[in-house]
Amino acid sequence: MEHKKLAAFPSDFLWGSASAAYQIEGAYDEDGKGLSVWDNFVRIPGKTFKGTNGDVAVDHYHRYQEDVKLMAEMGMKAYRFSIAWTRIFPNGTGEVNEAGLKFYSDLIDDLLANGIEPLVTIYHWDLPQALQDAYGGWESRQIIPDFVNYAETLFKAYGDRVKYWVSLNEQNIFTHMGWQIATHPPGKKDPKLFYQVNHHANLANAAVINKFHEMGIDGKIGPSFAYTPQYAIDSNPLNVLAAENAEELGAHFWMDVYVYGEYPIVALNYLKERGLAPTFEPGDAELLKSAKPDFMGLNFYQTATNAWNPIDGGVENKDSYQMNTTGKKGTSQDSGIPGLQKTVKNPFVETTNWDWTIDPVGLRIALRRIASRYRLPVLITENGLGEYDKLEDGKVHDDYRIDFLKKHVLAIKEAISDGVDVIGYTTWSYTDLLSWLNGYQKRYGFVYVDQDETMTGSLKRIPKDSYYWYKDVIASNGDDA
Ligand code: BGP
Repeated sequence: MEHKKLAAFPSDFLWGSASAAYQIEGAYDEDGKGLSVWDNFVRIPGKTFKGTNGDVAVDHYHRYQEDVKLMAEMGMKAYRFSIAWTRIFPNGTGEVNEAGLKFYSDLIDDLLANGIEPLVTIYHWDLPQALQDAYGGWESRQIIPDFVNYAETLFKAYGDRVKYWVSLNEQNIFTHMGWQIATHPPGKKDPKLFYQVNHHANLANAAVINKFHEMGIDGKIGPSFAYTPQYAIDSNPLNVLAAENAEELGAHFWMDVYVYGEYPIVALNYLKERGLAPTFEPGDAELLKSAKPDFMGLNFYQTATNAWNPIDGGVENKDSYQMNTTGKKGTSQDSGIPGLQKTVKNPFVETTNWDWTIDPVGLRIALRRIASRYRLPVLITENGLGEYDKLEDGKVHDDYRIDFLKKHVLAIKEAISDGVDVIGYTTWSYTDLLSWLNGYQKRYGFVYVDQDETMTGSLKRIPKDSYYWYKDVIASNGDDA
């Protein structure tokens, strides 16, 4: 639909930016913090780009006040960050670490004092190693009470001040990379376990959402899903079917469970046929059905395009395709599952140096699909451009990032005009930070940080051109994008 006149952004729209604990904090073993699975995984040779880790990251733990000050100067309305479980419970459960609780309490107070709404992600992948060692972490149902206990501790400590909570960040990504392609901890390739792990995460997510609602906290909670809308390469019905398969197994498989408490029909049937369906215990179906998120968190980076992939002799590499973690354009490999789909290049969209498609219309499509299938407000919890940035005479002229974000802001405005209830937009990311597998050279921030693969940078903060552009966007409530 083309609009002659676009709707305005709501007056309380949450303009902001995002981060995650492991990617920014550093201080990995300070003030009583326990080790997470990421603290250990990064030390396995060959796992991360040039062996980079988050031991220091961009030292946000010691510099959070400086970071918040820059947010305030930018006029930021919201800041999404995650809490490191291991700072609160060094062993995942048991004794609370007061110093950890205090760190986030001070951060929240500082944000609020500067008129910035804190958006808290409860889990952004840094599982306590102690829980992985004790029972395999997400591989066991024991994670459910431990996750609820941890979340309840946060609700009690910060529920009076935090109004927006993200339960799990990108369950689809951390489980895919952890148990299908072995590129995240615990580094396994086990198709059956992958679906069981997801079932536990679904139950834990539902239990935490219920706990939040039972506690009567004045706020909203929902998961953040990494949604890649799926396209067909053309109108050949088989290619359209391939795109539907990708959407069913790559999106409905998670979001249907979050909202309806049920696995989608075709996906579950597919898993049953192959002996991969998760094992349900008594009460599981009821628990999943009883929880309802208040919003859908959307992490949107790109779209994917599909073609038919025959069951005999098709592309078969879902557990071992080549990802581009070097920033050398064109080094990623398409992937596929015989009988379902394979990904192919989309001739209509450009790509980044890390081979991610750039598709702002895809964001509008994502917002509309979520709104009409799930009838929930959407909080865009991540969207951004990872690129090389150059510091020249103390400045970073990231006009390519401005161009990227500008087009995505327009797409949001169009989706709002289409009738989608969008609560806010927290871009990825606020400062430059550690990209899990791509080191420090893949930068996303509004604020440049002098840090690189040597991990010995001065950590100086320098606002980029995009920082000043976003400041104007916020001041005009999206009119001057
Ligand atoms: C999302 C994660 C973020 C962030 C982002 C960018 O999947 O939630 O933590 O890393 O992607 O991805 P990357 O760092 O791989 O470029």
